[in-house]
Amino acid sequence: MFDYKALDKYDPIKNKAFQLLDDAGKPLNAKWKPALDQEQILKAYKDLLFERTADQMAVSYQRQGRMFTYPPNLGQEAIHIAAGMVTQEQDWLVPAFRELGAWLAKGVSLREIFLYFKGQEDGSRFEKAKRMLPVSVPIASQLVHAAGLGYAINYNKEKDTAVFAYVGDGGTSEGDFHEAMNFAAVWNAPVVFIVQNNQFAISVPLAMQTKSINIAVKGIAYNIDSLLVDGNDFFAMHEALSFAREHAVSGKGPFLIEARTYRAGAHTTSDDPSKYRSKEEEAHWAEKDPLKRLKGYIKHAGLDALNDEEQLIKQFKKHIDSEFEAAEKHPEYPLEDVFGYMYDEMPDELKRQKNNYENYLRGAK
Ligand SMILES: Cc1ncc(C[n+]2csc(CCOP(=O)(O)OP(=O)(O)O)c2C)c(N)n1
Ligand SMILES: [Mg+2]
Repeated sequence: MFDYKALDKYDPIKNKAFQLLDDAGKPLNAKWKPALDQEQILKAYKDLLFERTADQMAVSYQRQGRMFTYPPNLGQEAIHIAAGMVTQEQDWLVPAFRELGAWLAKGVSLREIFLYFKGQEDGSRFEKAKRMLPVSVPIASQLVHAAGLGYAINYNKEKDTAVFAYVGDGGTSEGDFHEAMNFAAVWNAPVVFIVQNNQFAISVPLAMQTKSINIAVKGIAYNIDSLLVDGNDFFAMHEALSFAREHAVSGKGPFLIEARTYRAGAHTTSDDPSKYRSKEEEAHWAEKDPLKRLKGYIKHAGLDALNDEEQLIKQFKKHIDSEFEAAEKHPEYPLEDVFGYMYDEMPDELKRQKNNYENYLRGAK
């Protein structure tokens, strides 16, 4: 288990990321043993593979014009699968919008996710996922909700319950990030803040986002224990998140994890990253790919590897396609839902927009 005397070693000021495996998946310390058993490790690998497959298929559905937009998770999957394993049923999941594997682990169906990215609010009405807020597009606004949930957990004297709240590197420049951190610290709220530092906020690189030496140091001013973690290292993420949860639920207050990773895909399907970053940079990070790394570990440790990965991917694709088809069969929402509920009496401007839209629909058919 993670030795937190190491907290001093990993003081964010020292800017050293907590890491257990090298880029090829070999443990940095030969004496290190994972806290997970073989079955759990193989399950984690399958979950990573599933997330990656579903994510790639989502991008292709969008490219086929069957979904409005989609933010790819490529390269960030280790964070999501590790967090999904650590998050308990009674814990809250407060998403940003790029944590696919963590949502699936909470019980959200792919059908719901596809509905959401097809612009259907029913996609946010999770049938099975309990204690999860809807996807949050206004950057960092979700963090104040997370801090409030943490406050409520203490107020209601709920035991063994934490909040897992996600935000991106860009989100840490928002006032809401700082308000949430301050509030959570003052009220000792059991919130684990996970900053997915994927190096970009759309086209804005980290160096243009902050002058801080890293993002984890931002927790220090709020007296929040904070840790910089290699976000592409599944085991490092799992140990850090397990520690952070224990810290939060044992009354020690919030915890901040900066998961250093790389958004290997586009910001969303409307973006073209070749306009603002180099092929060399992409290749550098591809070497650190989280799937490749865990697979390297599995081989290195001599675990019974997945023999037929292609077959597995085939099965995944079948399931993913059927979830997408179910989303496509979902009834259209009435136009009235878009325009009807804002005002008691519809103002002229909105009437004009409604009329325009009705004309557009008539023309489009
Ligand atoms: C308050 C607010 N400002 C701007 C936007 C437009 N916007 C959407 S995503 C994004 C960048 C977010 O970057 P980051 O927080 O690093 O998350 P990432 O997309 O990299 O996962 C911006 C500026 C928004 N959704 N909300
Ligand atoms: Mg980012």
